[in-house]
Amino acid sequence: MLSEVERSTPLTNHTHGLTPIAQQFVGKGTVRDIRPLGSGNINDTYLVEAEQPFVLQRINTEVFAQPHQVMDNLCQFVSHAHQRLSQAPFNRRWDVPTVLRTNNNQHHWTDDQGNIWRGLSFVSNTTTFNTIQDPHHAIEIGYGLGCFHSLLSDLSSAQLTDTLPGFHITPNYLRQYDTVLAQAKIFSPEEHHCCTLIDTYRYRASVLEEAKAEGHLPLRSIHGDPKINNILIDTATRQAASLIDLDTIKPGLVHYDIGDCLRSSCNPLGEETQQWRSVSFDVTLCATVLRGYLASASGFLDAVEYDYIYDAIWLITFELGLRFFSDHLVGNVYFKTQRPNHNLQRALVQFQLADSINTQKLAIQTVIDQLKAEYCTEANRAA
Ligand code: GN1
Ligand code: MG
Repeated sequence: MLSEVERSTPLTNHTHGLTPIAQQFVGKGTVRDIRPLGSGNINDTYLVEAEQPFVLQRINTEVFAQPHQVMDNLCQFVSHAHQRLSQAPFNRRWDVPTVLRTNNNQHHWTDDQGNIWRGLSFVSNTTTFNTIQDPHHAIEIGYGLGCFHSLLSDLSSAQLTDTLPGFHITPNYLRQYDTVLAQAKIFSPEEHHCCTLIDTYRYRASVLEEAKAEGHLPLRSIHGDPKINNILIDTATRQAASLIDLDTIKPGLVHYDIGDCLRSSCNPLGEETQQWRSVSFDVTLCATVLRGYLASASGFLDAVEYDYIYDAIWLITFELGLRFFSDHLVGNVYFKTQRPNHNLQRALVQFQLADSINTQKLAIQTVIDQLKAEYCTEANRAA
């Protein structure tokens, strides 16, 4: 079954010429069809129809300068997770994609132009959504992230390479923005609005990095990009069944992930809406997603980690606005765009959302405090 995201992706002729590349991952098997898959902003992703359907991806080496290390992190996670799941299976379906080997037994293929390609097994009978469909879906989005984090919780972050230095380090994005702004021309009222908002909030950009530097928050292995449409939902049971898009598994704070999951799932209009003025953060959804998360993740979360959840929700939202806006100012070199001012519009959405999170701080903090009282055990407090 095709997901909402897949259905919305028009078939293009982009697949022309990909057959010899796909062939590298199927041995003597037949490649029957290749078509674009999903709506990622960074890599190029295709679904290959073969005896076993699989996902073919060109790693964007403008973003991931060390693609071999990305693959090494990915392979480490996959073998760790497969081992964990075979020793202590979850009480539900949970799939971790397999990294396909090429015909010459490598974890990637380099084409004639130097592009790096990889193949991953396709997680079948699942679907994804860009927005929360109902409360059950909200629980499952949180639960899915918790399952993923619990699989990662005993993979030491020291074993993983930092494949994207600066990723989610908000003060760095702010510095980059200041540099870009010094050379940019700001014309439109929307651009002025973004600049004003950044200046209003810039003093809060270091909140997580300071907590990390002061030793309050532990470095863990994280996903890095667990937005709502990376969490696959089983089409039959409607339960979360996998978390995909595994390029940014690396050392970090779980807060980056919690913030990213909540900012993407508690925005009922979705991050691609053009109605940015109508965007708001849904606190009820936030409570439901977080409850789902804690139901599967509370076992390893330290008490102090609860205390930065509000900051993370706000910060990762603000940070993504900053990233989109800076990219708009430099001419859209990082995030793929489909129309003029696309990254500006995306930035406006995130800034509106950050503003809404800020306005509802008390209500969000109350939800977190209640959940902490419910889920945080003595063992977590002693940690
Ligand atoms: C990028 O490629 P995609 O869509 O999975 C970005 C994320 C952003 C996201 C916003 C490596 O992810 O950080 O949150 O766009 N990934 C990278 O949609 O920068
Ligand atoms: Mg991604």
